[in-house]
Amino acid sequence: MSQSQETLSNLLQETRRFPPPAELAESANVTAEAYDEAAADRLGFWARQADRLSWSKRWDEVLDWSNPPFAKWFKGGELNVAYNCVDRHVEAGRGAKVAFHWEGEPGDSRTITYADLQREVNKAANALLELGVRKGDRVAVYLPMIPELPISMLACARIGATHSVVFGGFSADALRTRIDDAQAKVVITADGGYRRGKPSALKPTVDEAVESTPSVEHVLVVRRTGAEVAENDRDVWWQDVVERQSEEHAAEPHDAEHPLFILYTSGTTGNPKGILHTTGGYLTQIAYTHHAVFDLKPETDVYWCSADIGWVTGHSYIVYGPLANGATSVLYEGTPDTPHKGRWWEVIQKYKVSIFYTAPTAIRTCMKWGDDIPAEYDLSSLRVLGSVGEPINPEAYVWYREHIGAGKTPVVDTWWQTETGGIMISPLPGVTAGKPGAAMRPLPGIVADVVDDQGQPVPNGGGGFLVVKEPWPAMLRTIWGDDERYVKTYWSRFEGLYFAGDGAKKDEDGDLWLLGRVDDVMLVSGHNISTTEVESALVSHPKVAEAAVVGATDPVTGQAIVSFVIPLSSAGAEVEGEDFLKELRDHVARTLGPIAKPRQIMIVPELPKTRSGKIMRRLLRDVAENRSVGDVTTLADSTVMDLISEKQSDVKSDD
Ligand code: 6R9
Repeated sequence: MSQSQETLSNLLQETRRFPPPAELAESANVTAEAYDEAAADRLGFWARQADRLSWSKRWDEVLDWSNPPFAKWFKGGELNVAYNCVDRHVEAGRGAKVAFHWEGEPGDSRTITYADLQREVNKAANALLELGVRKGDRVAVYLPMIPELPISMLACARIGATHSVVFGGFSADALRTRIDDAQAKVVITADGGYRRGKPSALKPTVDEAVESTPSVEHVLVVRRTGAEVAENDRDVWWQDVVERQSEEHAAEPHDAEHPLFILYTSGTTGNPKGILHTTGGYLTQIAYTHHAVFDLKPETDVYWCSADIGWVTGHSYIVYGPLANGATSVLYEGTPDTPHKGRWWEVIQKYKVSIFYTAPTAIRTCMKWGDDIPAEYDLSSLRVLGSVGEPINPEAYVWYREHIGAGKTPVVDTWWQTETGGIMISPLPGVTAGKPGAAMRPLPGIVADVVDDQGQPVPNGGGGFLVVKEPWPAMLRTIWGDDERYVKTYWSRFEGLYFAGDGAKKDEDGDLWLLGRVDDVMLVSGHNISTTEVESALVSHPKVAEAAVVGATDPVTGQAIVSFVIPLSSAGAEVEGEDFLKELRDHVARTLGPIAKPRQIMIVPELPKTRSGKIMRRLLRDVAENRSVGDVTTLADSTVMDLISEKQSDVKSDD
């Protein structure tokens, strides 16, 4: 990596602070002592968190790190994840408690109690056994957000099969690569799901994918939309095979290091990587972080994470964390604007959701639609709000707190990755005085820091690379089938440290601010400038809803800042003029300094995003450099780039 990425400039100054509400602080699940407790004895701390779970056999050793970077957590211990997420709550007399309030997009709904879930998971486990699935086999799951998705995952976990959930928006090709890489024996899918008010087919994609996947013996199909599907020899209907199974299944314990799931992450280049997570350490960290970061009170809270289960956020904070903790959750099938732009707020009002967890991209979209939409709903049940997936701009954070959280709820900005398995850096809602835009501190038991090019910690006020310094329980164990790539990708940049590609800064108090992927950092006249800070400055302008910035080659400054801006719907016609562009450039110069002033600003109707909502800056760089636009297959909406390229000719670059 070039010397130029030694440090990141620290441009953005933010002085707003939001201390925890007194009532929340008084009864918080976790207090400030947890930091000291974990610092004094990190492994002892994690062993105490492992006691949140029910183990069939206690571990011999908390962590075996004798062969780094290959960790074994809770070595020798045995447990069953499905038992921990379902049965033990029923045995404790909480069978009638709601596990999921499921809300379909067309407005149908289902209430699933822990006792219901136990019966459904047992039947699905028995069905998988009948289909020949055994402990250690892989099962690919390609389903919409319907109850059969968590049921399938838990059924796999119960019998010790390793699930590989593939997001329902992926193409046949992407599905085939993932099935092949994992050598999945069974694929679980549905005829389709509902999206934007229409049934959207899934089965034809599976049919196409499994044409050339010899490992697949059966395709298990859930009927959701009733659409007609082609029936092949390998196909079996869920309604036929699962429904007739016994509701009893004795869960066997599995080793703490038994593979629980593979989840593919594509990163920016190369083949997707099959991130492998295992059993005991994963469930320990997910249960603890869900309890600590959201202050979950299982008796009274109603929790909702709006992610898709096809991403890691859904695995950890829709399925495993909430269920391990015995929570009542909302599970929603559809999109936020179907049938109207108030749908999410309507769901929160209907189920009296008290904890809501979503992504900055969704928050900025809601900002764009206007404050009056959430204002129509009763959101007074909310007490904690969470954010994940990208850096949250201070303006989006404040809007979320004000317009969704009535100006009183803490916002927890949670930094983590598919690879980390669970939340790593986040405020604690009853402890931390939040700063808008900061993920603040590593959680108790997590040791992370910001280092320079040589792997040395940067002082407060400095920027550099975010690293994790000690193994953590939910860490990835390897890349499926490729130990070498695991070592090379994550553990070779800095000796003995985990590095997965994010830049960050430490402010004067030592609190952490995420600055985006280091590949996106711009080098302008010798200064490393983060895309995040310039985007945040643009979003802080009262007429801007969303912004993305990239660096483009510039003969004078090396790279120059090019930005793409979506105005607020309420901003009106004035945003089309040259005056507005000048106003924006001046606004950035005032907020961050003249060095960060964009050379060009394009007003666009949309931004290119991945299917998990992250901005694809690579494609915007193509536009900024006047190249033809690269591979758009991973875009959520591939027509977006046409809309943006149309604007290319309008590029304004005075001064
Ligand atoms: C959970 C998830 C991981 C990447 C990560 C970082 C970005 C996630 C963030 C954040 C700033 C946050 N990211 N949360 N950046 N602040 N709170 O998103 O996993 O899909 O693997 O993405 O997302 O760049 O490296 P994944």
